[in-house]
Amino acid sequence: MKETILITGYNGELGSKTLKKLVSMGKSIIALDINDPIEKIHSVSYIKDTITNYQLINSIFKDYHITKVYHFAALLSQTASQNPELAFEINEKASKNLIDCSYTFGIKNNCITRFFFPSSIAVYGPTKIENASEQDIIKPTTVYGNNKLIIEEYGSKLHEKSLSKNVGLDFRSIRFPGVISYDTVPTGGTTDYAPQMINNAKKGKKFECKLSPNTILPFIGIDKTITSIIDIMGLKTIESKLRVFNVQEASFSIKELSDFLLRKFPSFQITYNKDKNFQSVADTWPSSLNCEKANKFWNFSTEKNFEVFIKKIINK
Ligand code: AKB
Repeated sequence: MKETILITGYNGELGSKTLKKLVSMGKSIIALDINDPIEKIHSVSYIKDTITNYQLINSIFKDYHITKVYHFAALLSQTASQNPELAFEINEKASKNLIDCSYTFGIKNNCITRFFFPSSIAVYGPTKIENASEQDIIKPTTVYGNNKLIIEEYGSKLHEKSLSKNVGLDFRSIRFPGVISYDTVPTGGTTDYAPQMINNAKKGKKFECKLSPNTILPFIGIDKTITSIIDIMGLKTIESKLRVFNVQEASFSIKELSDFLLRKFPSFQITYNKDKNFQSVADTWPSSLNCEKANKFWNFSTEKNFEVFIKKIINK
């Protein structure tokens, strides 16, 4: 049976660009999303449904030889905090079912299903730390952060269980900071202010920021995001008990970003109207990440210089 990749949440910021990259690599893909494709690729098999349809998920694994899963379907932090029950259904229960199906398929077919899970800096907390490594104290304070940590741990446990028999699941995860694309503007996240601010500045529109100007968070550009996903999933093996890796390109304050944008786009205007639902979350997330493990396993390199990073994105 032809080796096939399953991508969930393919319409999202990470899913859509990962899908395009995998298509360009000649992969056979089943793409699942609750909405129709924004732009249809003829070689892709699209399914419009929810990942909570367990009968569908089980049938996909019954009908196809799924060798890799890229699981992007999720509610982001602010949406999850407003809909905790739905976040539990999607971010936890449906994710566990997908991991179980991947593991069981591997056992039944005497093979390993490679599984990518996009985790988040939301797993950190309750205090804001710098240069956070993967093992730093982790007590998330948000629904979303708890969802992500539970799936990190669930996937890592099944990965561990698969090692002894060398069949089942190969779980791989990246803890993403804020992601900045040059052509899409996310909603529902705490870190959305950065892409939203850049988008408004380029259009000469005002921006009202929900966080204080001295808030510092880590970010990564979409190109490096996709490269990291392809790289970690392309490794034959990752000889490590650690299955979740940090990446970032630059960390900076909102003031640093707004000052840069005001210089480059003089008609841009920014106001601040602190929202406690956003500030209370941002104050528990790390201001920067230690990416040494990602560098060790797939030569991930981080851009230290804020202006180099932001110019690369704005000039795209
Ligand atoms: C969010 O802000 O919720 C996401 C994230 C950092 O996981 N972008």
